Amino acid sequence: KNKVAIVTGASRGIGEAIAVALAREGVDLVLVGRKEADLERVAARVRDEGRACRISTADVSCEEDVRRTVELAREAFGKIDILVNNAGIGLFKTVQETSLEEWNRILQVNLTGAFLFSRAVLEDMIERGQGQIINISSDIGKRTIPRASAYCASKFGLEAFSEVLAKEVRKSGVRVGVIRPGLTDTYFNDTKQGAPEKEGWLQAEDIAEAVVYMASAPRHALVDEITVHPVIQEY
Ligand code: NJP
Repeated sequence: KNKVAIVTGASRGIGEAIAVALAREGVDLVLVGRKEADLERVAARVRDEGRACRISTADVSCEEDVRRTVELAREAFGKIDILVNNAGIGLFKTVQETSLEEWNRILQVNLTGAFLFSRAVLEDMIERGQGQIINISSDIGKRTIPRASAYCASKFGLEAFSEVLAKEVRKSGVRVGVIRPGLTDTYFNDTKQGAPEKEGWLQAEDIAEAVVYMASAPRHALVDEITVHPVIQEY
């Protein structure tokens, strides 16, 4: 109750569901994404839940955008209790098909974005002796599939980053965790939410529930990994 969270990639899909679920738990929010109109739509849903909400139109891979967003959160709410690094993009091509530009972009958004946001909130969290950083990885963040070299590298990187950060900050009271969604019905990889071929996939709300569970662990408890698979996903 009365916590403050920054959620990146909050304009649709899993991030939208996380924002609304946290609002229902009494959390005020700063929503981050590149498209203002989509962020305003989600902000209205958060306010409907009775919580305060600010939006930050920002690219998570841009250091200046990240700095501005964290400043906005501090000014609006005076503290940041929870950071959810959820913004992410997919690329499903063979190594031979992957351009340097595509490779770099995947790493910048999925990995560097989480580094920049985490670094930007850490000082405050460590000073207050509390805070949670929740990184949305992937069920292909610990194992691989073909045609996903850049994506898997970014998520394996995010897993390693999270593990190292957790070790660095644990004594300060700051907790770091990863959540690994399996196939989830969102707009991921230029698809449509609700498309018929996604029948049986996880819902964005399923992942949001995992975030709420991780975020609501009592301060002496660390829930640091949750993997959620759809039952139909055989591998
Ligand atoms: O995807 P989608 P999901 N700066 O496309 C934002 C992981 N995951 O919800 O910037 C800031 O519906 C984008 O907003 P906008 C996945 O890797 C998913 O499924 O306005 N924001 C939008 O709000 C990712 O880490 C599945 O375009 C940026 C959001 O990110 C997380 O779940 C499986 C941005 C993407 O919404 C959420 O993805 C899995 C940037 N540079 C892992 N670039 C799955 N869906 O099956 C994008 O294993 N965004």
